[in-house]
Amino acid sequence: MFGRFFTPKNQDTERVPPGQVLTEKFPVLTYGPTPSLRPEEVRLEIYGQVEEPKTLSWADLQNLPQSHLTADFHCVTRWSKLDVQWGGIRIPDLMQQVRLKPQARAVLVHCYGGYTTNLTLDDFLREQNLLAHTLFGQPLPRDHGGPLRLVVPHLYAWKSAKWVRGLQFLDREELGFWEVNGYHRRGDPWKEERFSD
Ligand SMILES: Nc1nc2c(c(=O)[nH]1)N[C@H]1C(S)=C(S)[C@@H](COP(=O)(O)O)O[C@H]1N2
Ligand SMILES: [Mo]
Repeated sequence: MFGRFFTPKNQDTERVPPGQVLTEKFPVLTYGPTPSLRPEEVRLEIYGQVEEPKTLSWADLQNLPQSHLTADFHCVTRWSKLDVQWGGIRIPDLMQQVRLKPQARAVLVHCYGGYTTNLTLDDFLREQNLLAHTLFGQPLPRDHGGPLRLVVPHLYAWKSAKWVRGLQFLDREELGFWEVNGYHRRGDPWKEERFSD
């Protein structure tokens, strides 16, 4: 289903979390239908435990600092892809636009199509996390979450929400779609946090 798998080369072993197998392809993994959105239609709503709710348009997002990220991508279904090249807005740069209330502890990420996933504020505010619109130098393909997706490289890829439309800040963690359905609330691939106990 995912094409040719191969065992890690020696120099890659330390980059491949336990129980994962490398693939050179970039599989698509989506639960449910694939939303179809033109960039101009995209809105990012930021609400909940913030001093002032905001709605960012595509143009607003393009006006923020743009960054590149090369990161490994680990799906809980056991495939990993190394060195995925993303472009977009770093979460710390996005968050320059937002004043969180002191009681904010977590975020529930909402997607076009209804998918959700939860992150603690700590996991969300990482330097490496990206709101991505570009993949390998091209506009992010629709099936990989285009026009806009989250990339959270230090956690399993189900946290990297595709077709993002909202960031809801919360005073305590609320579980997202897969987390309600038995996946781990955090999902650190190095600790094999695949499922909740
Ligand atoms: N909106 C949405 N985001 C999603 C998913 C989804 O079904 N819907 N699947 C997740 C899972 S399980 C994985 S492994 C990655 C896959 O990203 P890809 O399809 O670009 O490889 O997206 C994540 N983000
Ligand atoms: Mo996944």
